[in-house]
Order: sequence, then C-alpha cells, then structure tokens
Amino acid sequence: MDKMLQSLEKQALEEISKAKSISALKEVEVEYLGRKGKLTNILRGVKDLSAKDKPRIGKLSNEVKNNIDKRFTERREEIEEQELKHELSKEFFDTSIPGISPPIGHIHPLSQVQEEVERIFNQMGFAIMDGPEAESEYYNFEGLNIPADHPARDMQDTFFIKDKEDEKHGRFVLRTHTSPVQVRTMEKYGAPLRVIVPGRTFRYEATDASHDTTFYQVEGLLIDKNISLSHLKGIMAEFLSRLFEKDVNVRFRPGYFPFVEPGLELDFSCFMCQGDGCRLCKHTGWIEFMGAGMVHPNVLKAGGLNSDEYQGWAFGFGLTRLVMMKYGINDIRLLTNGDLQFIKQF
Ligand code: FA5
Repeated sequence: MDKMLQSLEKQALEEISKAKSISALKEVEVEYLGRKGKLTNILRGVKDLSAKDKPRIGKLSNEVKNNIDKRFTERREEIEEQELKHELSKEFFDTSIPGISPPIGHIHPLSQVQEEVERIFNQMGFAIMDGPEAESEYYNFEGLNIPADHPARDMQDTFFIKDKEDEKHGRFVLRTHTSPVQVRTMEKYGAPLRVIVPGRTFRYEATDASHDTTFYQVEGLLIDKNISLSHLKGIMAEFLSRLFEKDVNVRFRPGYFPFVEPGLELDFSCFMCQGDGCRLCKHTGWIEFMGAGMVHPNVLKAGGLNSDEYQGWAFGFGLTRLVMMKYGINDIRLLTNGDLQFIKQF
C-alpha cells in the first residue's frame, strides 16, 4: 500500500508537470482527485484497513494528497503566467502612448440662460420652484380664473392626456404655461412669496420660426403686503440690466390675461441699439417681452390666500425667445432639432 501510494504520487506529479494547458491540467485533476479518481479511491478505502495499518496509511495518503494539491496550484499559476506572456507577445502594446480623450459636451444654450436667470433672481431673494409638465386642467385653467367656456382657452390650445384623470382635479393636459405653479406654490407655502418657475411648456400650434409646440417659459410670482406694479418695474429693469450687462429700461402697455387684474405687457429698451432703433427691435427701440399683472383675487382665493390682506404680481416670459434674442438665433426650431453642428457654437 505504501509503495502504491508513493508511485501514484510520483506518477501524478509527472503528469501535472507535463500538462501544457489549463484544460489538460483539469483532466489530470479528474484522473487523480475526481469522484472516481485514483487517489480518491485509495482514500475511500482507508476506513476498511486494519486498526494497525489505518493510522499510518491514512497519514501517508493525506500527505500525498496535499503534495498533489500543492503542485496543481503551482502548475496552474505557471500555465496562466505563460499564457499571459504569450498573449502580450502577440501584439506590441506601448503603454506610454496618450489615450484617446473622450469628447467633452457642454451646457445647452437654453440651460445656460436658464441658469443665468435663476442666478440673478436668486440674488434678488427669489426661490426657484418647479411644477409638473403633465398638469391637471384645474391648475392650468380653472385655478387661474379660466373656466371651461372662457374664450382665453382658445389662445392656449393644448394636448390632452388620454385615460389619465385626477379624482380631485379632472383631466390632465400638457401645461400651456408655467402659471399653474402660481396656485400650487400659494397652496403649499402660503404668503409672503417670492419665486420664479422656469420650465417646459407645450401648445398645440403650427410651428414657424418663432413658434414651437414645446418651449420654455419663466414664471415670476411675488406676494406680500403693500405690493404694487412699481416693484415689478424695478425688479424687471434690474434683472434685464444684469442679464444683458447694460442699462435696460422697461415700459408697460395694457394687456389681457384672465389671471391678472390689471393685466399688462412689458417691453424693454433694445439692448442692441440702446433704444435708437435697429433690426432686432424692428426700429421701435423696444422689444416686446412678457405678460404680467397684479394677481387676480380669484387666483389668490384658489391659492388659499386672503385678497384683503395680501396682493402681488405675476409675470411670464418665453425663455426660448430670450435665448434667441441673446444669441441672435432666427429660428426657434434650431434649438431643439438636435443639430450638433449648430449647438456646438455655444
Ligand atoms: C402666458 O403664457 C402667460 N402665462 C404669461 C403670464 C404670466 C401673464 C403671469 C400674466 C401673469 P403668453 O401666451 O403670452 O402668456 O406666453 C408668454 C410667452 O411665452 C410669450 O411672450 C412667448 O415668448 C412665449 N411663447 C408663447 N407661445 C410660444 C410658442 N408657441 N413658441 C415659443 N414661445 C412661445
């Protein structure tokens, strides 16, 4: 038995050394240590030996097994190292060559201007709010004093979301403006309030160079005691002057929106010609900019505020149009059509 074990060990170690690949090594492993392997069989028989032989043979067979195991591990490492060397020698690889640098993207002009707008309003104490793009009909229209049969609904035709209804607030639409966030913010935070809401808006419109079905707006809302339109004039003149880094004046014209009373349109003096008249301002010296007005008492009520105690103003301008003006872009569709050649200029 002793001799048999010793010759088995010798034979196994020789075969291990001869194996040239991992798969050949595996075969040897199965031959000796597998379920029906040569050594396994001997180990299995140890229990049947006489009490005299059992301890000695048991010890010896364990030693043999450990030696074979150890050699398997060594040989596996040798083969793996050889294979790696072989792989590397196949192809010359110069580790000192600089890598291929990945193309670096940049912020979209719409986001650049949005960040700038947020920064300026933030400095003036305004918080930045957000609201859902799929909005209930209530917040988009009724809450803003635009009942179902109101003609103002025609001006903001939109997309209705099929099969989606809110128990409390009815059908869902893609919001036509950022104004729904007015009532949402009043409901959530009460008064006083000083917020702007930049966001994506949608309208069912024929597209042309200055109209798209998807565009960005910025809403503003300031609610407090003793607030008047002069505050709006001051804030907007300051905002636009900081944005264009030039002195900019603003003026009001009457305007109509059901959710403000009085309602107005705000123009600002052309930043290109300083009011002298140029192509951008169509030789008027003024650029039409946004709708605004004092928040209608019905809207304050919808927001849960007492209109005898609080009042304020709201405004909404087209961020997309502002970007076009700032960079002299003459077609709104260029901003969202995914043309990288165009976008890389900014
Ligand atoms: C409104 O959307 C009002 N919610 C603004 C407002 C807010 C008034 C608060 C009073 C108080 P209007 O429909 O005019 O208003 O749109 C505002 C701006 O969005 C426009 O001046 C324009 O710059 C931009 N806009 C409107 N429709 C489109 C369009 N189809 N494509 C690109 N920009 C658009």
